[in-house]
Amino acid sequence: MATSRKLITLDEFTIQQTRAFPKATGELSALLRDISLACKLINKQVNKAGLVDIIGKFGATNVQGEEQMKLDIYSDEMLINVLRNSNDCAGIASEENDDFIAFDDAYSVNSKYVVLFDPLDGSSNIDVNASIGTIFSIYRRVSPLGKPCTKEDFLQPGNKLMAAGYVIYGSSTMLVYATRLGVNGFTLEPSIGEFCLSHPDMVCAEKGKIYSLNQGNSRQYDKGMLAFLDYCMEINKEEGRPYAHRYIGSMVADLHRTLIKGGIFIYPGDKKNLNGKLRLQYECNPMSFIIEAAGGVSSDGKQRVLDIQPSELHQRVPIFIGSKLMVHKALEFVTAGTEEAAVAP
Ligand code: P6P
Repeated sequence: MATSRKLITLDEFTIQQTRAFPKATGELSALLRDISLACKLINKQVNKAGLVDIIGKFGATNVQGEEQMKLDIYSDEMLINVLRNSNDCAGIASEENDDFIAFDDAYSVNSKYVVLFDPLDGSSNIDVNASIGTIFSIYRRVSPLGKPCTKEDFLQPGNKLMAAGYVIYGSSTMLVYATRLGVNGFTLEPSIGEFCLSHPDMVCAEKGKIYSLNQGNSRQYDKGMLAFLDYCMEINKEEGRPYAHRYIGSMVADLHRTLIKGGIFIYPGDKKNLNGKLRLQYECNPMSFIIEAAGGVSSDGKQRVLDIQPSELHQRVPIFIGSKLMVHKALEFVTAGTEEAAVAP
């Protein structure tokens, strides 16, 4: 008698999705399997961070000038090692490394894809046990097969993404990834060590009740941002109450909540940092691809984040991302503020 089984693993799901593309070779599915393996290895260390000498500072800083935590380095090395050994990745670029890495073995030079990642986003939250995450992007390379990948492969705009996703190491460990077919979430079942489909066809509601930003920076905000902040804190006519403010300080966690509950996340440019803090290639593009695939919106205040042509690997951009109607409202204020500022004497 056939036993009914509702459990669908990530591998089974990606293979089923591949069937929708008769010409698909299964390499993208294999790449997702490789990334999920690396993240299971990272999860193992994150889950026992308090028990082994792996939290705390590594004593070095990354290209961003940010102090590296030991788990940052471990996560970066895990992803590089797994992808270097896969047959499906020509090279990687990581937020933790100055430059990209081209894998030059006979298999890798013939691989179609390159992967960019932030190996452990929000790592400053490790010591306080708040949710952190891994963010990844998959592009089809533009350089010729048969040779090592080149920098141009890593400087493609987000609208060229083949897939993007994140793993959130929180109360449960979840992998969420998007293709043009949509967004699906998988929860790690520790007893079998598999990510299992738990959130099919995820949708970002077109409006929400939560705004998420680091209010401590508001003294540096321009007039448009300050006007939107006031709008969020006023009694909202439809809700009869102000929006709620939630900010974890870990982009993966703040955007996972935004995807599930609706809302808006903002890291704007300000008087001290014109381009804000978040990195286009490692954080903003992959998260924008996911949120847009779920029906949300993502802008840098002037244009769609996914349409920005990257000029360098570690460039930063402002970001307004989340529920469509909330992002549009924020952009109204920001544009008005800017226009007002533009005509001001
Ligand atoms: P701030 C974490 O360091 C990070 O890159 C994102 O995950 C997060 O959204 C942001 O920076 C938090 O920055 O300036 O509010 O601490």
